[in-house]
Amino acid sequence: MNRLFHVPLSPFSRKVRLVLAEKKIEVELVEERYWEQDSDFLRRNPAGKVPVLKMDGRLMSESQAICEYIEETCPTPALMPVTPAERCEVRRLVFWFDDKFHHEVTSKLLYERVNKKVMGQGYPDSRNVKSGATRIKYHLDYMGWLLDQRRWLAGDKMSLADFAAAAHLSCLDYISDVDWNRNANVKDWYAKIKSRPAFRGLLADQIPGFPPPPHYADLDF
Ligand SMILES: N[C@@H](CCC(=O)N[C@@H](CS)C(=O)NCC(=O)O)C(=O)O
Repeated sequence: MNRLFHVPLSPFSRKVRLVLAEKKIEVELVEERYWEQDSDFLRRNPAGKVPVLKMDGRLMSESQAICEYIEETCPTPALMPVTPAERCEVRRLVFWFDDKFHHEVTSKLLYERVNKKVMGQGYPDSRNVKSGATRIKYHLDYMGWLLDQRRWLAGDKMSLADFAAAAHLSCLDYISDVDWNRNANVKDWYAKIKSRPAFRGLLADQIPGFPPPPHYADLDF
């Protein structure tokens, strides 16, 4: 049985969950309290980070390496386009979200509001929360601009770039930090991806002490 060591509100874990579900690959989810730095976990991934996927008798870490392994070994439905230029655009946007968006928004909102409490690291730093709340507006506008020209974020087909973005935004939506009225293109895009069967697992997540708002699992939000 495939096994994914994850935490429910980790955007990198969510990206891998979405890719596995889209390709209908069954996986057992194992919650990993990575901040406890358990020795078994460090043996599985010396970097001490989630996600870690056990599949085909291998232990794999780094979400993008994992997603591309899944894409290469289970190519249908395709989540990477065909030409090198299109693939380059998908990878650029995956890194946009996993690096830039994560640094400027996810870490400033989700980690301050949820992770600190779960890990017993004190109260949110209001400067970080304010900065994340400001920066997310710029990112939503950028996504809206891309979606003015394309059906999906990286082109006319859904790709890993959409799952990377949706993974981050779904974590922030869980704590009501996304203003879906800011950009109609982004709202339509999220409604489209949220209604895919692959999203169901994410919408069923419940974090003890942090109940999701009613709109989180509502497909007509
Ligand atoms: N580049 C990594 C980032 C993974 C990551 O930072 N995961 C967080 C949870 S969302 C984590 O495990 N952090 C623990 C740490 O940085 O020590 C990936 O894409 O898998």
